[in-house]
Amino acid sequence: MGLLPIIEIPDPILRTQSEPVERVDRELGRLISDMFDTMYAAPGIGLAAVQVAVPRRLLVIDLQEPEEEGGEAVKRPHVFINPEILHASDARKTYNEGCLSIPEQYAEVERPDVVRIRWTDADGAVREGEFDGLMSVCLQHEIDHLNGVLFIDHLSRLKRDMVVRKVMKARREREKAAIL
Ligand code: GNR
Ligand code: NI
Repeated sequence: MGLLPIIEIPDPILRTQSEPVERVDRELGRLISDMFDTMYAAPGIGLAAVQVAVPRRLLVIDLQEPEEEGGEAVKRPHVFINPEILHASDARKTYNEGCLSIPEQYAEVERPDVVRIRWTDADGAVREGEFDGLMSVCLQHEIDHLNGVLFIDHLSRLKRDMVVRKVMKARREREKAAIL
């Protein structure tokens, strides 16, 4: 179990272009395992390596949709290494997005409904697949991270500035409360 600190705006690392993963080896396996621990603890449904200050083209996802039976959510971990969007549908959909690097802020973001992705899996095999629904939203959100893009970049300037100000204000108030 390895929890990694999640970086938040306005950390400039979030704006860097992540570099391709060169080798799928034991060291990468350890990072992937720590990223899942960090994502489940947050909790979140996705995490890009750059959010733990490792600017490599790697992301993990577990939508953890509640099971029919009730009780514990079944874990369905997905690893995407060097993911590429091969095709995005003309049809769009909006989803109320949040981001662990932009704490407690949510906004409606419009994106392509369906995407076709090519990636390398945790065993080093190249795979391809088509994704819709929340998986499509989350994949696009995480691939944006690999390119230094945040969900707020899809909003109007006014809405983006409002979200950034709210995050900064909440942090100032948290720090003030910690001193008192
Ligand atoms: O946990 C997360 N939830 C979420 C909700 C709607 C759209 C995207 C996401 S991803 C986010 C975790 C995160 O910040 N990943 O980069
Ligand atoms: Ni995010």
